[in-house]
Amino acid sequence: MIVGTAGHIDHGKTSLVRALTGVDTDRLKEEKARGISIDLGFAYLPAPDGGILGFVDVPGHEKFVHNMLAGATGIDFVLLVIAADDGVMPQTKEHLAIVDLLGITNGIVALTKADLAGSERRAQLETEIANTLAGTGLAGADIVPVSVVTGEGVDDLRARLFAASGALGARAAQGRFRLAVDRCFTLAGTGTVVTGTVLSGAVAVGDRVTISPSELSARVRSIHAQNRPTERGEAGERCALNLAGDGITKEAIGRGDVVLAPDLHAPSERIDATLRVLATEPKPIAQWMPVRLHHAATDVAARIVLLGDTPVAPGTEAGVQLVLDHPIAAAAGDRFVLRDTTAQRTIGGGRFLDLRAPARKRRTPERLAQLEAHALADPGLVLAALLDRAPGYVDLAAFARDRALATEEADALVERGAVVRIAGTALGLAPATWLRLKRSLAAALEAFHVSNPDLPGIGLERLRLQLDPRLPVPAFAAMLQALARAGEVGLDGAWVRLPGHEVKLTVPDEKLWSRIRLLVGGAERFRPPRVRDIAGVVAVPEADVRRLLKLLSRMGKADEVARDHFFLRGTVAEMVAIAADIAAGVPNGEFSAAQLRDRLDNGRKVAIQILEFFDRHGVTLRRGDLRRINKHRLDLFRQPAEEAATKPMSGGEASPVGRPDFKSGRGREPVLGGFDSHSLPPPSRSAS
Ligand SMILES: Nc1nc2c(ncn2[C@@H]2O[C@H](COP(=O)(O)OP(=O)(O)OP(=O)(O)O)[C@@H](O)[C@H]2O)c(=O)[nH]1
Ligand SMILES: [Mg+2]
Repeated sequence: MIVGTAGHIDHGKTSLVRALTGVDTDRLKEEKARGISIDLGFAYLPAPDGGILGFVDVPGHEKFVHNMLAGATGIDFVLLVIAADDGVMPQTKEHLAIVDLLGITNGIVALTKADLAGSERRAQLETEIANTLAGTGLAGADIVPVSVVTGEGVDDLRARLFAASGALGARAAQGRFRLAVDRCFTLAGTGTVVTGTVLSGAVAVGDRVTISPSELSARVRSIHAQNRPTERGEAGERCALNLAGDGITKEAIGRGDVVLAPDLHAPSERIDATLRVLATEPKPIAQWMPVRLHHAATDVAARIVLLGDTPVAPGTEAGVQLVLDHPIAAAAGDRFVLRDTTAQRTIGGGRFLDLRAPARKRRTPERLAQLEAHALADPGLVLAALLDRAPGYVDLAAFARDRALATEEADALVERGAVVRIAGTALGLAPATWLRLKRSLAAALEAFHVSNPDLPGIGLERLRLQLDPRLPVPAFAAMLQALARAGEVGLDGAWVRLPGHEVKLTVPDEKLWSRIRLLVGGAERFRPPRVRDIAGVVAVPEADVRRLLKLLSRMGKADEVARDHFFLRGTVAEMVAIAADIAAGVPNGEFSAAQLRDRLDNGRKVAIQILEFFDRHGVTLRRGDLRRINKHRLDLFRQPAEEAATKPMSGGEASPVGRPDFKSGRGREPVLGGFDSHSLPPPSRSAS
């Protein structure tokens, strides 16, 4: 357990810590000279149960509230010190307000200098203190009179702290490792050491860590936890880490930095939050008000953007966006405190909701609904609520990172919500959303095929824009790749289709094709007429012939070997075989255009165009005027046309309407396979 002091200047905080622990935490020369605390002091006290209590002693001076704030981060228990001769004073109230804003609800009031107050005065003070605590997280806390002069109450107080520590138990070392640095120094013979409170997770000797926001990388060489050497430090302990690495010096790291697990490093400078404004604030919080933001052991200049319609009145709470001057290493759910820019008063504080707040559209109903979800208490509830709202998906990696969730914790949330993860991406969808997406995908493809039977499929982007939810481009592409691998959609380059979809010719096109086929096939098939000549023979506009032949090329029934010069797919396959045959009969397998021309009897110009077409498709490999066959491409033009004739109209077990039989999204196992570049469809076979 970590105990933090709080209270007005000179009320006896440091004296009390010394009486409890035997340690004088005022280390600085200036502190000794002035008789006040300036910076944080640290002390440790072994407990009878074998544990160790850590003490963070804070200064009470109004000028050093920022130091008090840095120390109050991560404490479990507050020792609110009020001197019996003085009673409740300004920093008593301010420190109490800060402790309350930080969400600390465990604590005791030490009524110090009890030797200076009789029973009547003590009774009067108890009432005053109870009234002061009312309405805060410390309401009803015990009040223990103590005196370091007479020794009254000190043993009692120590025993109460031990009892509280036992009752509180060890804070679960949940989440990923984060330590808020309050000191960094060099130790002779050891090197660079940082100290601070572990906010979440655990760290072990040998771990790699990142200093955020500076992004320095380091290795943990040794650890002291609660002042004892150890192999491991965890949440709720004060730790000293000996760090080694490039650029790891006492100048490079300082109070306010956060040492964290490397993949948590993602500093934020625009954060949506809930803000509670203290009732003591003189005026409502107005748009773009400048403030000092205190978080963990750091503080930074910031501005407030209102997310509601009206200024936030004193004593009320509202959603705001905090726009920071510099990025900080925070986690969603972390507490913060705002003070005024002249560092004279505490304004309020609250909880970070979303570290990736948008700069635009920050007040739309959709956005406010998301924030409502972020404000829920438990990460599982937040995730479920986010999945349930627009845009309908959550970046699971960012979600876990921004909440410093351990991998197992994040996985458990995903499992509990039966979240469907899109393979190859970090995006997760609720099962119902996934079903909706698949249905809308199938419906969009079906509708497209019905109105465009002559097109091979719908363009990827056009399809994406039609679907609900509308996934980001990379995730959408990854999803289609995975569905294509599972045979649930067809993917030809940028065209998406139902697996069973085949381009069908209209009746007039079919008629025209049967006439053209006679012209381009048959005896003249190795030098078929060009588009213009065909148009003349069949007496149809040239453009119509060209359109139909291009369409047939996409269907794999023809190939545009040269501009406006189409060959039947079967003829192309035949010519590939002939070229291979020629190659088989010549030295080195190298043959010339003339040799092909002689076999095809189609003239030098056409023979060269055919070979150039082969070159483009990698069927032949050219060297000078000679070519070799690339045996890996021999089948390139063979299969599809023949296969197309026998292929069923709809894929496998698909329903009669041709809807793909998407796998159910209800299972816990990932529904889609991983993205695999080898599953990309072969390059389009059409020429040019
Ligand atoms: N009579 C009496 N004096 C005390 C007692 N405790 C502390 N003092 C005196 O009060 C003065 C301030 O004590 P500190 O412990 O330095 O007070 P503090 O709260 O740490 O002060 P800051 O850290 O500067 O806010 C010192 O002169 C102490 O000797 C007590 O129990 N009885
Ligand atoms: Mg002090």
